[in-house]
Amino acid sequence: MNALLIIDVQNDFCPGGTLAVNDGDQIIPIITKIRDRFDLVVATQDWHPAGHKSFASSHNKNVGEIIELGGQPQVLWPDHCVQNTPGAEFKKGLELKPGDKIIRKGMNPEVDSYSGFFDNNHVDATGLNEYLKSMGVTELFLAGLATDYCVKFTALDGIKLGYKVNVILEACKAVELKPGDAERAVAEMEAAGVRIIKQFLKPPTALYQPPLR
Ligand code: VGL
Ligand code: ZN
Repeated sequence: MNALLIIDVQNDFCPGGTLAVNDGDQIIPIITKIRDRFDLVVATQDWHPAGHKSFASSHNKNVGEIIELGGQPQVLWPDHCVQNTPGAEFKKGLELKPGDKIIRKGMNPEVDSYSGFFDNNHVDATGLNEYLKSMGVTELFLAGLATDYCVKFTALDGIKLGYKVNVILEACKAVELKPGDAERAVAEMEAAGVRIIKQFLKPPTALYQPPLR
């Protein structure tokens, strides 16, 4: 059994949102096109309480600053994906279907949760692993936002948990706080055993080939 994991395709991570990923919404038609090829579909949802400690506003600091939180470096983000606000809703156009599983993360105000499996301290599980195991899933295909944060951390945890993990690169977009973050994330995932799929959709076939002369 395989599963498509759609990571954090939410309003705040798309253009117009508070933590907008460039062209974040452009992956949605690709996800729509491929989703039915998988045995099951899981969507993760960043779901923070107001005043979450990953928010710069909770510390009177600037977005992008790095603090220590629970003994770990923590990037400070704009307020985003606050529970029950429009920013936390899945982006319109992402067609979820009745059988799809939704996994929420980031609810503990004291710790961030990039991975769809565990919080960043690897203490609390989200239930994703138990769900996938109960469904007999052994192989994961990842799409979503953002390549250099939640996609990467979910992929790395997937490998540690023993799944075969694939990242569908054309169905992901990166935050790129620092230029090169996306490339480094891809390298890190590959080094950990993640298969990076550069071209999942068939390249468009030319309908007309001019005759060679
Ligand atoms: C994410 C930063 C903070 C993500 C979530 O979905 O990649 N990034 N929260
Ligand atoms: Zn978040």
